[in-house]
Amino acid sequence: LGAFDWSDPFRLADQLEEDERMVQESAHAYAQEKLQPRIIDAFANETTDPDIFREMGDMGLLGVTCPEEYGGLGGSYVSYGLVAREVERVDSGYRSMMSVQSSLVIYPIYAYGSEAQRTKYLPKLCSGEWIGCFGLTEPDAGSDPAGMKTRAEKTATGYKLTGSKMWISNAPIADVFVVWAKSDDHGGKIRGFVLEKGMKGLSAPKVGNKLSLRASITGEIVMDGVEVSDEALLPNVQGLKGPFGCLNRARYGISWGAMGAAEFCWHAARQYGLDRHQFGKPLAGTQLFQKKLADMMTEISLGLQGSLQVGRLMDQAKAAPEMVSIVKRNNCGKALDIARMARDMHGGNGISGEFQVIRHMMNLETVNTYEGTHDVHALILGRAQTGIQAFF
Ligand code: TGC
Ligand code: FAD
Repeated sequence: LGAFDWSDPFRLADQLEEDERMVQESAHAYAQEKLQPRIIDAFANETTDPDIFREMGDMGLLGVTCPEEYGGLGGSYVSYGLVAREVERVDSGYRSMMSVQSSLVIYPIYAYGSEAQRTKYLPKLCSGEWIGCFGLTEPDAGSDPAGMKTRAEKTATGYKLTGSKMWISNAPIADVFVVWAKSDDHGGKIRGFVLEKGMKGLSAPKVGNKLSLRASITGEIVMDGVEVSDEALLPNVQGLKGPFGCLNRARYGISWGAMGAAEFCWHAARQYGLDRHQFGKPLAGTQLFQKKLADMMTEISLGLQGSLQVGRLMDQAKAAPEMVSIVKRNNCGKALDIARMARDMHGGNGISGEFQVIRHMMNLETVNTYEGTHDVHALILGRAQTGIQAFF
């Protein structure tokens, strides 16, 4: 019989390839040495440090799965997931910055872009010199992106885009905007466009007063007749499968990331329970405390195994979107439950920013909502097994 490691019950580390372990180790070192010291102040003051993109780019943490010829790491989806786990162990907002850049900006330009778009944008996005954002959600079209109002009208030399996007991560500091619009030129089908900061009619005001994900800046994207040339169109995809192809990858990364945040909360609760004495003994010596720790350990171990399997299938091009819905929905929901439990287990200290569990808890409210809410993923999975769609 093998030994039991409480912090890695199913020996996840043994299931990784050598190169994946190395990516995880460098992401862990970067996150702990460079991100952890900044996060308490960044969250408290609602500040986003754009230098983080350049730092992550230097470490190869942006564009993990992007081929090396375009400036990426050419790594596996498992490596990408491990990076998300390590970054979100510090803060979901930092993971958000990374995963938007990687899955929602670099990926569509690589997968749907022309060769000219790839060579123009990908190296600078992978290095973090340019910051990207992804505009799908609108004020009146969130869970139902097919209801978007943004229009691309054909002009003699390109397109004119009009509309607005809401809740867009990175937008106020972005150089590159991947936006989705209904194109009159293509029978009203959804098409992707790459816009650039400074274009006439394009602005990205910040959404303020967020009580969640405060270290990741969020904004609107306002397009007031933005005129672009034909070269701004992503030529190789049309329809909702364009944005959803990106979301499959980002949602998968989030499933790992949420487990990283949950692991932080679990470890913090365990340590707090060992250190804090009440009624003459450590809190960790009580049955209720141990049951909660057992639940956390169980859900995290199972959740990580699920993400690892989906990642392995993704690397073999065998992952179905429904598999991603299972791990995104489960791991975000479980992480949120764990963070709330850890907050409770810290008693009064649990509400202090210094102990950090309440920050994770507040962040995970967003993580459970964006990229398809917990309930929307339930409806995707309900439809997959009954053949009946229950969205409307
Ligand atoms: P539906 O009829 O199901 O599908 C329409 C077309 O899209 C295709 N499709 C997919 N393709 C690839 N992957 C997927 N996961 C796909 N899901 C659907 C589908 O095959 C079809 O193609 P075609 O060629 O037949 O037209 O579409 P619906 O309108 O009924 O959609 C319903 C629903 C609920 C599944 C969908 O709209 C949904 O998932 N809603 C959630 C919206 C969402 O996730 N928004 C995310 C915005 S981005 C974001 O939050 C970034 S935060 C990032 C961060 O900061 O980390
Ligand atoms: P709604 O769709 O209005 O949903 C509200 C509630 O109704 C939810 O509980 C939902 O589950 C429920 N609901 C909806 N439809 C149904 C149904 N048919 N049956 C039952 N219940 C239903 N978007 C981007 O495009 N790019 C980004 O970078 C981005 N970043 C984000 C960053 C942050 C901090 C946040 C908060 C959001 C971000 N989003 C982004 C938007 C995010 O994807 C949406 O908020 C999310 O998809 C939900 O849409 P909504 O907010 O309009 O909620």
